[in-house]
Amino acid sequence: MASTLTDFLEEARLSARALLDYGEHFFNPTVRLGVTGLSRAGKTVFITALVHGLTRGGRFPVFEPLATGRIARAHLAPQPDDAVPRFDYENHVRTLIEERRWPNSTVDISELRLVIDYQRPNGADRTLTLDIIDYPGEWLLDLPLLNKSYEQWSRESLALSRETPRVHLAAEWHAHLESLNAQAREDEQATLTAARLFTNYLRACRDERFAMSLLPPGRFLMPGNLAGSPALTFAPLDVPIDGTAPEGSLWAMMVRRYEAYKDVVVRPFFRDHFARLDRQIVLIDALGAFNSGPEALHDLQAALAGILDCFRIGRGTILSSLFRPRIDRILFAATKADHLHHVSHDRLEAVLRRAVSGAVAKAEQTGAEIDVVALSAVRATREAVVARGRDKLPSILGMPAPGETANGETFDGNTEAATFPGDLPADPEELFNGTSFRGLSSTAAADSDFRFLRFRPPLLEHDGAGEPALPHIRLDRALQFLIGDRLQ
Ligand SMILES: Nc1nc2c(ncn2[C@@H]2O[C@H](COP(=O)(O)OP(=O)(O)OP(=O)(O)O)[C@@H](O)[C@H]2O)c(=O)[nH]1
Ligand SMILES: [Mg+2]
Repeated sequence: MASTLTDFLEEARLSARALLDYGEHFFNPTVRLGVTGLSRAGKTVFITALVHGLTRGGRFPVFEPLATGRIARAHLAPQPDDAVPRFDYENHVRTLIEERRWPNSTVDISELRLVIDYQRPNGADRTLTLDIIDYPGEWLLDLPLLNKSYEQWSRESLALSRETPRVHLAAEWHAHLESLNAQAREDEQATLTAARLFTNYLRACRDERFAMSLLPPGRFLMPGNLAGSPALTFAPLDVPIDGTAPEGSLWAMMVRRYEAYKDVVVRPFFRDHFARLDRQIVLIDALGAFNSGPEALHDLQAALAGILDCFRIGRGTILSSLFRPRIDRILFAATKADHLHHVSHDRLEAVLRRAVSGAVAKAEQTGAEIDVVALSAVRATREAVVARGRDKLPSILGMPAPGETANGETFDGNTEAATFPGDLPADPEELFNGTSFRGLSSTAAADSDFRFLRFRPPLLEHDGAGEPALPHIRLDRALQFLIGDRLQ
């Protein structure tokens, strides 16, 4: 019963919020664009490049309203949500362009408002407000918890942790789990240890070598100001999926805290942020998964399916049926395509299309239009052909970041180097069937099939006419899909 009341209150809050937004958007057309992706996927760089391109008139031939000169001006304006940190655009631009460093990692949600003055094709002047919301993909992957009991979540988490390569990383936590009796009296110390070992296991899975994607609950790895709170101090137990926890037991304590996590973390995120989005781009570091190996690619696929499920949850609320369809376009974007030669860009898109295909087949239920693109928000490389013996290898030329190593050489950050990152297969199936390629999870860097160096952001040549545009790959195509129709 309690959960029904909670659900009812939640719906009421959602409806009130939606009414407020509706009234505002009626007088002032607004698109709320969610930008998400797992940690290090490229969110901050994407938003910075997008805003830079729109406000400074970037080279966006495929973004029709800009290419045809219908956008008169785009400028930043104060954001509407007082409790959300502002996206630190100016600082990120400075870091990228002047220092030629990538911006620092960001762990919280942030927001930026862009106002676009444009002319409709019939000549009328209009304004579109674009609110860009940057939030961690880990938070998104928490949404399915809303529909899961503690026992269900425990069962799924345990099953996943028994697959390779996770099972090796979970050894210490599994050993501790064996020593626990779920029916015994609640025990704070045992719970603390379980939560710590479970978190260590999640952290090990996320490591570059394994690059696993599916790691809920998201806040365990990015606790912020909730670090150490009971809502973040629980772990799965080996309990029957339809069982009931005895009062005062360890199990009951875990259930209480799991529910607290949903109340304190997941529901507010859903209500205040997710349910209010109109459009969504999901950034994916597919190259990171290639680097790691086939297991990481499968894990990524599962995470993408989970993400699409979230959009279905989003549609099922009273909000979507009463007011207006919310998220009606979703773009999955493989980032950092500049690490590959252009012949592989279409192949990268094909891999991504294959990875989301199962989920997209069910997409009718989301009611949203879905597309995929391989892009690079900031292009850090050029292409070159390097002769090796009689072979001519299509290579990538860039300035590796200080400390990167290849073939025994460590780069100082001031030297250009040509690398051959590896070719993606013409048929994406080859990457998905089992163990067809080797990555860092099973072999040393020198023997893996794909190896991507981190390059420094590009050097921009000033021609005296203001700040030069940042080079990119297909960023304009992403923009056309995400907001092109709203500028008609
Ligand atoms: N070459 C290249 N590297 C990129 C590009 N976008 C992102 N990167 C790399 O990916 C890293 C992560 O990018 P961010 O934009 O900070 O990713 P994020 O998703 O905001 O990461 P968190 O804030 O840690 O969640 C950067 O430090 C760069 O090394 C790109 O377009 N090209
Ligand atoms: Mg970031």
